Amino acid sequence: MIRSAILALPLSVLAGAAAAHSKAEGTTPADGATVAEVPMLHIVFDAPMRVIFAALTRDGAEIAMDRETGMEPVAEFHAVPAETLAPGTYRLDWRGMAEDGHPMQGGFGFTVSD
Ligand SMILES: [Cu+2]
Repeated sequence: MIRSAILALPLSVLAGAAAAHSKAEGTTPADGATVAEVPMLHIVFDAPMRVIFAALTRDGAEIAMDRETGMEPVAEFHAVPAETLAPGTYRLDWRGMAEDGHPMQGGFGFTVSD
């Protein structure tokens, strides 16, 4: 009884820390996906995120995209590639500020097929 209570404490502390800051829950395209076209790029967050930086790259070269999301905290980030994406392998990397003020970063990759 006492032993289980002691073991339970660190887990609840960890769960509280994990829930404290918002994080990315999903993206479009999905990470690792192969798609025919990319009309829009989405990042879905579990709680508002202020996306300070976002860059789309192909083989390390930046590809222009139009941000539809400003610097306000959002549950969903939207951007549109400035031109039709040629076949190849892409990454979208981002940095942001979570609701609790913690700096966060993430990224995902996808392939545009021929
Ligand atoms: Cu946090």
